[in-house]
Amino acid sequence: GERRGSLRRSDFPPGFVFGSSTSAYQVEGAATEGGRGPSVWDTHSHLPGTIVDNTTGDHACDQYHRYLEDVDLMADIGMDAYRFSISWPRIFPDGRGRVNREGVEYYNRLIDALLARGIQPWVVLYHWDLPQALQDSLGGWMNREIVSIFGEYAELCFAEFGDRVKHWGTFNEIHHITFSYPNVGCRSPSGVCGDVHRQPYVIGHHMLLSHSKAVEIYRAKFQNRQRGSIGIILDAQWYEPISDLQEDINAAERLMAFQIQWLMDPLVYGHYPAIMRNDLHDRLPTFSEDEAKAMKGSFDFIGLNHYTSHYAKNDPDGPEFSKFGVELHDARAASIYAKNGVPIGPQAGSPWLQIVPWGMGKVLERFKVMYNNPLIYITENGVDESDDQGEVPAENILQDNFRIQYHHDYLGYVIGSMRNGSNVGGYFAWSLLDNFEWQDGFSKRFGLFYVDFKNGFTRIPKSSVAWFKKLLRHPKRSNHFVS
Ligand code: PNW
Repeated sequence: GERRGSLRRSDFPPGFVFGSSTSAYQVEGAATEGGRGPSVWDTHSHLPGTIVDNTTGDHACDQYHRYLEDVDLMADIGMDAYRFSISWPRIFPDGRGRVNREGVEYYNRLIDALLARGIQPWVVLYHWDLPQALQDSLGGWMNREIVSIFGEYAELCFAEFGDRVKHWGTFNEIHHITFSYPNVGCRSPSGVCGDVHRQPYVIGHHMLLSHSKAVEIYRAKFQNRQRGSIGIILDAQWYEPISDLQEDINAAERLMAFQIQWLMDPLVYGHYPAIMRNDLHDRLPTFSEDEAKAMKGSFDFIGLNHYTSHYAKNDPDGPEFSKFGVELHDARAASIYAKNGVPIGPQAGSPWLQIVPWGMGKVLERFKVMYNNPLIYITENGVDESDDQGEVPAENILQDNFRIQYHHDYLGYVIGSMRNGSNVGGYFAWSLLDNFEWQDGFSKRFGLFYVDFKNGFTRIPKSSVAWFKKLLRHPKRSNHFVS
């Protein structure tokens, strides 16, 4: 489209932050180097037949060895920030107790390299790589004991890095990982373990408590001195009712509740939403008075990961268990990608990803209206190309005009939402690099940079790099400049 390339920094408020996002297991590699212990994702990806292309994150993008090059790439684009995660088993190889100084030093070097180039480090504590030792000894997130152990890990990170890290995220996408079993250490062939009808809600509960524990520690011991902020990162797609029928409108409401209200209601009000309690009864745990008190207001900002929108349809008799776990069954709803044969938006590489820019506006509006307009950073937004049909020649992948259009159009709705009063502070593209896309291995490419995994991990800019560079090269409005 001809509107492409027309965005400028000056279209955004002063101080609006632009960055890119990654996570430790997806980019670092060096899985057995530097004293790192194994995580549940090492175990999972090494099981034969689990990852679609039979790969693992052992080497990923090799960022552990190439972080300086990557920081230069970000600086060259003009990015203000880099959102990455800390690998818990790189800091605590056994999950707790003994600190691996080599791991601490790696993140010190990365943080210092970013700051030396004027890039703010935005650090997430948990992006799915639970130390395997905690899975084995405790049963991982199913065990309430993990709350204080997470607190110890968080405290170590604040103490070591908080002098330079001013933006912390506790958890990445509690909703997505609780319903998606491999991410929490269950690894029977069906992906099911334990009581599937309770497990997501128990795990989510322990993660929320761990989040609030970390925030309590940060606020009590570090925040006054370090002057940073702390939040949590939620995933939410938009669900559009597939018809005007009230039952479909209600189904869309339930699916939105499972993503947003399930976690935001505790964070804002200290209890789970009625719309879920009514259906789940005692499967949904409860917070004690003290827990509720600590939970309420336990964030300075909300990170929002948003990619796509789907249709919702009432479905009281849907399958008990799908690749979404029990979520659709419990919400008595179906998630549908097309209406009367017309897809809700153009198809991206991943089957679940349709390009629906207006969904961004809908989700932002929901946060504004339901939760008194919290400060939101878009911590992930992006689109992929697929090369699981065989080898796609790099030349074709490098002309990623669809990605330019995607970011242009979604950013347009971010701007529109801000004009409507939403409090959005920044935008992070997923991802800087093509990387290890969990179950999909290296078959899905979300990067602004193409990574040649078979040839020395070479990073090659796609067209979208030049587009971001043009958007970002103009003077930052937060700097004083005279016209
Ligand atoms: C995110 N959905 O997960 C993760 O935070 C990233 O680690 C991941 O690489 C990225 O998205 C791309 O997949 C999600 O189905 C995956 O709506 C799927 C959905 C949402 C989030």
